[in-house]
Amino acid sequence: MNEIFTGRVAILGMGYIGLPTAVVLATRGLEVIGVDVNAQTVASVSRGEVPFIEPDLAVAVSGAVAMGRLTATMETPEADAFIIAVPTPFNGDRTADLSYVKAAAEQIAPRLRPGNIVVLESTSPPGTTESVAEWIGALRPDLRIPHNGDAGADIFVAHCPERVLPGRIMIEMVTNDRVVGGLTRRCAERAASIYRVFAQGEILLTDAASAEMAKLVENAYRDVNIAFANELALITEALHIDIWEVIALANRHPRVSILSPGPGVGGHCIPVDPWFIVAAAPHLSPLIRTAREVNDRRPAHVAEQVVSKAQRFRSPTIACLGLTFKANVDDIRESPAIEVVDLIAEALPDTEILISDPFVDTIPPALAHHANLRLAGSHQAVDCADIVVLLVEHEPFKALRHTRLGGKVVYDTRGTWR
Ligand code: SAJ
Repeated sequence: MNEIFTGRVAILGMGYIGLPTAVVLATRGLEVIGVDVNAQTVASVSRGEVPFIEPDLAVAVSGAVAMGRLTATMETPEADAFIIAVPTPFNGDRTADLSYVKAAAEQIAPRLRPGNIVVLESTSPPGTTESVAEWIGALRPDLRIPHNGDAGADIFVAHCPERVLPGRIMIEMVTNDRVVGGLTRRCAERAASIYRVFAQGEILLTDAASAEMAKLVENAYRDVNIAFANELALITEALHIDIWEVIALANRHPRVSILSPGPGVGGHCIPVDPWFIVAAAPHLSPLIRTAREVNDRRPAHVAEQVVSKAQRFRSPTIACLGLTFKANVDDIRESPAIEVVDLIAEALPDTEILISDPFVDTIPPALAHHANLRLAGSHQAVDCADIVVLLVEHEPFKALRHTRLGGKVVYDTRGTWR
């Protein structure tokens, strides 16, 4: 009991989850091989470099590579354990696209030997871990795969959903509790031995479908709570009451903890994962679906408010501060701020719009077709603007209020300058 894994680990997917996981295992002495289909990613990890910004990750990667504990390759090697950390985006019909997970399982299958562990970390709909075992089993009839609770299998298959918060990945990777759901109890125990190498939080063993669902529920919970805040923002706006004051007061109740409204919910997790629950039980999930719809409507509402403020001017300049999907990260994927800027630029083609973000140094491709957009430093953008729209509460923007905002129309979608 409470065994701790020793051996070689292959991690498929060197992204926001796979690379930090590789590093924490490597820095605890394991031999880790990162596998990725992208040659540039493999080249940069091999040089000890990180292709994205995440606090404390770069120094850990360069150290692990320099020590020879972490290497990267495009070919899936033989290993004692395989961790799948590839994306699970959604299809046009909002069901999960499991093609990357299936491809990873099919790359692992020929390398498997009896006693190997396969862990799915990618956020997935209930039943996906079972499918991983089936995909492997179809290619390896010589191995006994743990279907349907069969206790005497050659390979141990489990789900251990990642739960780390971008911006705090290196801390949460180590301190968060981990949920490990096995296709059998033994699968869960074997997979847990890997996380015991570095996890300081508790490791909670369960079945695979419960682990899959728990992860989706965590993100749906956050989405519903943010949707509640966003709906309250609409109501208080109509009633001319300050939403930030209302939430601050309500949150002083010992059992109330409302999240913050904003220009929408972005990133590649929270706007996606609740749909996996809706797809699994469409007639039983009106609340989760509605929350998604409330949050998806936010960028359009924020853009409409800006356009209506602009109509008070003859020829205004608008500064939009923040382009990333949330504060203090460089990630612009699924960013509501970009959607807001896009809608404003579309609605006001003759208005000059200055965009500024300390983490973004070129105009994002989704905005490149607008002739009325220009990238600027935040001071320059604010100084030139009649209307200042705060879309992302990056740390450097917080200091602006004292010095530069006087006399401007300010629309602070994050409550930062209250
Ligand atoms: N947001 C608000 N109001 C809030 C909080 C967030 O509008 O009060 C917005 C953010 O600006 C952003 C979006 O929601 O656009 C999502 O940001 P986030 O910080 O809530 O979450 P993510 O996507 O960075 O990470 C989430 C986390 N899940 C939970 O906190 C339950 C993280 O722990 C997960 O590991 C991650 O999803 C994931 O990969 O699933």
